[in-house]
Amino acid sequence: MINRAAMERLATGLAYICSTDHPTTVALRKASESSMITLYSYPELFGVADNNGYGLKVFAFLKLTGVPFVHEHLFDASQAPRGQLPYIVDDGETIGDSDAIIAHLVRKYRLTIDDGLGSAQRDTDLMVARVLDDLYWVMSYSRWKDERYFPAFSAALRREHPALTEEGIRKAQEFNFQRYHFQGIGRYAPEDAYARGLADLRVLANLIPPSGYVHGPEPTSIDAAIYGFIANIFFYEIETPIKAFVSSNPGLVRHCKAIHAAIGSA
Ligand SMILES: N[C@@H](CCC(=O)N[C@@H](CS)C(=O)NCC(=O)O)C(=O)O
Repeated sequence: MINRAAMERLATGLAYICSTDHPTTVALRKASESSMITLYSYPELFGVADNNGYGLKVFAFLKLTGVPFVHEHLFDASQAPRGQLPYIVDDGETIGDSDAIIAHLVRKYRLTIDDGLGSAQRDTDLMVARVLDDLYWVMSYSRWKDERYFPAFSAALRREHPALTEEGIRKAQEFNFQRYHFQGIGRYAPEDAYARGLADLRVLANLIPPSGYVHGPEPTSIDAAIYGFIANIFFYEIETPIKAFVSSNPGLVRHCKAIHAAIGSA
């Protein structure tokens, strides 16, 4: 049997040694991507499969729906559509953006996970996804920008991914400072940034019922999305204000642990 994941790793190695457009690199990559789904996303941290909420959302969705895939971890997003992770390559087709990926998978593989949802529930899902977009910035800010928590975050990155250098992490931090500035969150004092994140978390906590999932007894795609972001706060051994909120909310904790177990990460 062809080991496509090994081929992909070989292609990645060859891209460094030769180049990304070397014929052998291209051939290996093409072969590795044929007739299968590869999810490209950031590496794991603190026991979660991707240290970024968007990638973890797609990972959880694939696991919940049982669609087979190979997971390739990247730190460099430059090859991704729009230069952002996650993306998938499905039978040679490249798709970026977590929502576009999920829509593609539902369509192509006739996935029924959201079949029971009415239009009001689908509208709620869109609004929740936008709340998660807001929470993303606060979560990211807490890791890279808040001087109280950056040392623990960078130490965890270096401990779990020894190939990362101090210099590489410093460059990523500078890059993130620019992103935060232009997005706007970088101009917030920490307490004001966390006020946004806590407001987002309160809405999510109110949405999750005492048992089951957002839309009933079985998880739907929005549960994968919420897990992507909440797991990236809850499982981190970094005591930020947003982590304190999640940890003290039994509903969020129950939901997060339930999805974590359902996708086999527990
Ligand atoms: N709308 C996208 C957002 C993805 C996203 O924000 N990815 C960030 C996570 S840090 C990224 O890859 N940023 C790299 C960059 O901007 O260079 C999705 O849903 O997938």
